[in-house]
Amino acid sequence: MTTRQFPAGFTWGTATASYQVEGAAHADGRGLSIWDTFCATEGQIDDGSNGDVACDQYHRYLGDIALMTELGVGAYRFSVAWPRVQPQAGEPVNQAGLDHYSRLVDALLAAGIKPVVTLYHWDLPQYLEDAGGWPERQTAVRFGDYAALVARRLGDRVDTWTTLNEPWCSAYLGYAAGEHAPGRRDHAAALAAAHHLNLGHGLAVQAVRAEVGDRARTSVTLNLTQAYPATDSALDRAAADQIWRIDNDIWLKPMLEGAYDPQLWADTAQVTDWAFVRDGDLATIRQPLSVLGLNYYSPVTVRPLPGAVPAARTADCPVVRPGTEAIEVLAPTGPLTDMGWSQEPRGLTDLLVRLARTYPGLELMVTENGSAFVDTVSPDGLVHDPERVAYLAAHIEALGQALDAGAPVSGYFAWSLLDNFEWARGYTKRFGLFRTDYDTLERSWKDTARWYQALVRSNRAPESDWSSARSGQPPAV
Ligand code: IFM
Repeated sequence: MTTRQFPAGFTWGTATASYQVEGAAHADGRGLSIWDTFCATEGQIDDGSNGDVACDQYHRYLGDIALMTELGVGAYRFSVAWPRVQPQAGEPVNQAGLDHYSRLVDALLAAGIKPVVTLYHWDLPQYLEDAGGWPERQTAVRFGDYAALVARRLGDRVDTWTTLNEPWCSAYLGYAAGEHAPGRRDHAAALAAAHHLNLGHGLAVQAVRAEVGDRARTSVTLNLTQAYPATDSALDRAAADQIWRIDNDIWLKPMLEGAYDPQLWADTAQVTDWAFVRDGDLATIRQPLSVLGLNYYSPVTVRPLPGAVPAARTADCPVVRPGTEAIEVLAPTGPLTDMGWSQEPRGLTDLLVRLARTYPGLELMVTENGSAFVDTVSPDGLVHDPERVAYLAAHIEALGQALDAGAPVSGYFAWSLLDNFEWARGYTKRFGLFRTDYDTLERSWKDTARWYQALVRSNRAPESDWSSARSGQPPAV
């Protein structure tokens, strides 16, 4: 028995990121990134690990492409590691680094899988952080130069070019909360970083178009927040609106409308005067985009903090989002994933529908969605993971409901192909369709991979409670 049928031509894919899967940290002249440095700092990563080996996809990409072929996916979203391409300040481009991605792209195309390239998934070269990092304008300029190098080499074969992955994380987790590399806690720096990430996006789109021409499909991937008000009161709704501005409009408006919302500047006036925005920047940031990528895992529920704002909320920046000290993000409820995140697929529908209404005609893709759960390997050597199957099925159905409502969603990428290095959580959280054995680096099938295989091969969602434990076989479709 099956459920929803998806439109013909819908893209089903899977995604990873360079530092999370590649390993090979010292191969072929790769330089240091901020994540190498952060991982080497005592206490930053839960299990004290790093990405030195990860899934060793740098050497095992052919095996991983074989898995993707068996899955039947039509696209693979991966990122290029900037420190492989420009390992040292002021030195020429590292051709060996680019060669790796050229081989990867060729192998994907030979397997009939479209390469979707992300230019920046958080691994900033350390020498650029030493020069100030994203809070410095020059980092955006260097990002444009790097984008040109990659596009010149791969531009004849790449399907879609994504500039940034989740700039929210780069700016706020990296520079405000200090939970991600480079581990800084400075709200003014975080907002400067946000603007220079926007500027870097614009310069990178320009660079890709200059190298590849109008046929370049350009995009950016945003982890937009669906913020629900705790109640329907005007105050709770105002809190949700403020989260929308600092989490979403800070990227959407400059990139798609060429302006910052004056209310966003008012919300953050205590933090910065935004003097880092120069004449002409917004025209550079607003570039034609072929598709907008949305990463979705979980929504938040918010309300104004009851009572006076304690000084502790402003001291040493414990609040992740600049200017939101007076907003309370409620603890997630319901069955949580192993990340402690709630499972609310309606958030995906609501975001896609709102985007479609705000930006009519803009193609949308879900470029990440998935869940971490504790996995155990059964005696049959497989991982039976009904919670992950149920999460995936419910969110893909939520995407279907957005399609029903008219949202032009053209693709979905499951996060992630493999269990991998989950940033500050190290290897303790498993998001993969395939299990990675970190001792042997072998990959093995989870039920979620079988469920997704059945979906992508038929373009039709199978029953969500299907389990290979029951039948030992993929479901009939
Ligand atoms: O693993 C990350 C990924 O790198 C970016 N999006 C969220 C995922 C899960 O936390």
